Amino acid sequence: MTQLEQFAAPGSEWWRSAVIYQIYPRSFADASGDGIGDLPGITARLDALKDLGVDAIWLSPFMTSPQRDAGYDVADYRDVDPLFGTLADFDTMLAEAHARGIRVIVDLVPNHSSDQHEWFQQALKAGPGSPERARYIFRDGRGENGELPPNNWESVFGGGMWQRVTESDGTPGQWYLHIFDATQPDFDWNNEEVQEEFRSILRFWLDRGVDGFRVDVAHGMIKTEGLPDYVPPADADSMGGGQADVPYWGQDGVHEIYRDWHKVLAEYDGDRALCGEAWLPTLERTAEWVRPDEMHQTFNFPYLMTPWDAEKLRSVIRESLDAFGNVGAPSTWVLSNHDVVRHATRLALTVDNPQGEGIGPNTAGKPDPVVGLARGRAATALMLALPGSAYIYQGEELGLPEAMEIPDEYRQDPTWFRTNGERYGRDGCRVPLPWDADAPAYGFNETGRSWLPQPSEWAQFARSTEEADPTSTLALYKELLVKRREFGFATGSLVWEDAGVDAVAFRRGDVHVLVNLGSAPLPLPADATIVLASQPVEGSELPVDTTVWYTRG
Ligand code: TEU
Repeated sequence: MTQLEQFAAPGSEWWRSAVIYQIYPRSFADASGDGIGDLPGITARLDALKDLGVDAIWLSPFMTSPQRDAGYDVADYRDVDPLFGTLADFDTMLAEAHARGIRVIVDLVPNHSSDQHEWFQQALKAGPGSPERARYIFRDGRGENGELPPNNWESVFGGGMWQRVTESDGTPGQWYLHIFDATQPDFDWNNEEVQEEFRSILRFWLDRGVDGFRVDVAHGMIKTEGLPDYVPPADADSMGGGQADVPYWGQDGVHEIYRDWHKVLAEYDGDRALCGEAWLPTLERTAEWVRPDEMHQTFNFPYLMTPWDAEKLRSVIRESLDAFGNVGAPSTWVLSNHDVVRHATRLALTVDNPQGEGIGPNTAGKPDPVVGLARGRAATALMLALPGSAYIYQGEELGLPEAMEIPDEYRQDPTWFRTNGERYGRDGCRVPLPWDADAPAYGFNETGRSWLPQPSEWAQFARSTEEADPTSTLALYKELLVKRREFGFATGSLVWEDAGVDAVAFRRGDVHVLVNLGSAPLPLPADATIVLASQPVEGSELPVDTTVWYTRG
């Protein structure tokens, strides 16, 4: 029996209960010393993840890419970018992870490729009406000479969603659609050739032994027939998540693709899983992604987007359990990833900060870091008490805040460039990790180089500092993961309890979970025995912004 088999009870599917750790390879660990993290860096640090106690890792893209959107612009889906290493480095990393009982999920980016992908280069050369152009979404422009874009859609990263090309005879030509950056042309998923190519890409990675895929922009691959004009409401956020009927998000046709992929994964042993990145307006819609013959998991973004508010948290948890339960899927839970302001900062925001906007030197009303960290720790202690699978993002186990003071000249997110600096974008959650308080680049590598500057106050968050401190956020995460497993929290039911309007309170078997989101301490029952707490609890009151797990009697 391999270690992986020992991990999952017979007949159970590992992804239903797994805690999955997101690695952002650029910023995790850098073995080569060039300032950008890599696959050998990950391999060298796997013991730290084993020690943390996660079940699986998900790697953001490391495939060949010109890195115009940090690897979410793939030029070759079957190779590793030299920045990150080689396919052999990948195989070693995978084998070493599996040897430690850690499963590996890779990121698949099927909505669009890089403009440097061979197919797109062929499409540019081949000209209008060719089968090469039919793999992407090329259209003639509007206006007398085709000088206006085919419709009025706006890119998620700012500016228009269409880019005009110059034809091979030097004349201004057709336009192609790009939901994101102009270097990320969208595929036409109605094209059978595109569909077949991705079945083959799935098999390429499944054959190498990956345990599943996180599917990028899983809600964007099919667009409404005829590409009708659409103007988002003024209060819409950059991902269109709050809107019901957007012609490029959540179209029914995407489900056919996932039914097809479900069958491809089912050809393989070992419960391979698909996890969809789908930003959708409601939990009911989100749950459609995980009907029994589609994906296995989808990110619970409504949960991630919920502010630090007891009533809103109670209802999103209730609705999540209902909506996912109705389709026989576990809920997932997530608080941070590489696209959002880190939750140890976000939960203390006092002003509106739509997703993708980011926080930078000139942002007004920056959150209080002490309040943020307390809420961040309490939020995680709540999340890891909930039934289902959970995602954690590298660095949150150290309590890392958003890096809010990155100087303009270091910024890399296309959002920053496409909005002319109006939106900072997502660099603040992507800063390389601090491993060692006293080493160059805090131990991210040996040379001290770092593709984004690390804040000077990060020595306090370095793993070496936190490993020596039993009250650290790292110690809390380890304890949470051990106890979550011990109490079997990933499965089973949740019984709500009433602890007042400012509390989230429920029972999981004999263990009570209580979160104080109010502005005054909350009384604990006289017979409470504390199992763990997100902050020190003295006496019989639960401080504000604190979560406690306790038993009675
Ligand atoms: O994100 C898709 C998405 O809809 C958003 O999270 C988006 O990145 C955000 O609104 C921008 O502010 C995925 C990836 O997670 C993201 O990193 C990529 O940039 C994007 O796809 C394009 O591939």
